[in-house]
Amino acid sequence: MGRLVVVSNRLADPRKTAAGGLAVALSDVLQATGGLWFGWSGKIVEAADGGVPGEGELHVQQAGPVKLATVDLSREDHDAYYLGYSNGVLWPVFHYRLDLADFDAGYIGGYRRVNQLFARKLMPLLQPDDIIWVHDYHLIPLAGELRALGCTQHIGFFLHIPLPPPLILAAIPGHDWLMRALCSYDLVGFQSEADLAHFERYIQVEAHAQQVEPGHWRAFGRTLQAGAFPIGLDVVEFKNLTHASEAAEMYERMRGEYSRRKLLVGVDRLDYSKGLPQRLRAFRHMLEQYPETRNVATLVQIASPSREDVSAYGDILHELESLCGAINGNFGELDWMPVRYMHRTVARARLPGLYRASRVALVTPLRDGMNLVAKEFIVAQDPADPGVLVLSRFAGAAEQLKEALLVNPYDVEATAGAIHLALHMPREERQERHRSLMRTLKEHDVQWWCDSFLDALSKTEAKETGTPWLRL
Ligand code: GDG
Repeated sequence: MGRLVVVSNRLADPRKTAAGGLAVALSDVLQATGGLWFGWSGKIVEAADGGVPGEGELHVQQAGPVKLATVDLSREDHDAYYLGYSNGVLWPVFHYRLDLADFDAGYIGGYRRVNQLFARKLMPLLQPDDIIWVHDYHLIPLAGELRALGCTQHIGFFLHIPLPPPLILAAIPGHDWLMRALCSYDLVGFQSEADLAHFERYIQVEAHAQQVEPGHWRAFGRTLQAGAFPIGLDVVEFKNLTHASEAAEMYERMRGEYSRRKLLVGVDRLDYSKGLPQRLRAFRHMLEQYPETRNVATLVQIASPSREDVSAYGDILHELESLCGAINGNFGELDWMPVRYMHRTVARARLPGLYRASRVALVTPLRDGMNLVAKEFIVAQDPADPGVLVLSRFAGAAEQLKEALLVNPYDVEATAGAIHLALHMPREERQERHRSLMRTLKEHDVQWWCDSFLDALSKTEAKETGTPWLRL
């Protein structure tokens, strides 16, 4: 395989273990091939004296054998590309929330401008036999922009979030341009079979694409491959983290503090896709319906701050605070608070201890590409006395994790019933489910994900260049 070039909105330094799953998974192949990781520096440069800001500056640094190259963005570009289009249009629509999308016409121009800037800055850094792997919804048009500059290398794309059905996608002004751009890749990877099916239906219905062989499509005058590559966890790394001192300390503390209770845990970025209000209503319903759970079950909900400069996030914060207050006010006792809610980030090294001390995890998004918390919770469990995963059927993980208790998070009553069942599940059944879930996670870990995507990408056909249809 040639040199690996990874492109994503933000970078993680592959030398730092705190960087997490994706960086760790990519780091071996980046290091082995002397690879390049390219993206936004995280820096916003203001225009001097209120004038037009200049071209984003390129920074290149060497991290061992891996080169890290980043560009700065102007305030205007950042706001339109990142806040406006990526997180104000694509994130809500791809999570089926048309009601939250802000289709301000100005954003798409900024989105396109930044993708062009990335293409211009990346192009001179490329070598002829590079394999380019682009990540996530911020960068859908990048392959088209690179092709327009003459790039002929293999380019693959992985969408970390869901892809909705064609009629929802079609609500995006310019959806045809966006989906054409997606078809400029040689390989497009999705988290689940459901997302892949939505893509295939879209290109068949809207672009009259034809299947040339299973997984290979002729669309917009070129051939591309599409497949489901569910992202996995670095199981060994997460297990090690579970047994390391910080997690062990956290585990002991939680067990000591809650020795008379059964803990339930939720760990999410504070995002409207994660179904947090619905989860709290289901928990409240359980306390109402099953009075014996009062004084026994405590829900620890971590909601780590996220994208606070995007307006839709303020409402959810307010709703959560008032729900937690009401549950604690109505059900709490002098020596028992039903919900411990934290709007804060917990150190990664401590999370496995919290997972392991919990009898039940509530992972109940309304939509989620995969959801790694579900996988982390399973890996952190003690196989002799494991906890139970209550998982939304609308998380990509539900296609793989069939031995979890699958719920419809919109159905508060049924979810409350499932939480109750999870709290009372006999040890033998918990062990059996945990064993099967672990088998799946080990078979489909992050290395499997990385290898299978790159293997498929390196086998794709040579490309056509110049895509005049990409011009808006
Ligand atoms: C996107 C897609 C897809 C959470 N709170 C804290 C914390 N976390 C960590 C978790 C986990 C990660 O963040 C969250 O991953 P998810 O997969 O649940 O969700 P997104 O952030 O929305 O990620 C998603 C994923 O990409 C990968 O492809 O699965 O569907 O939306 O690792 O542990 N970490 C720390 N403190 C916290 O408070 N340290």
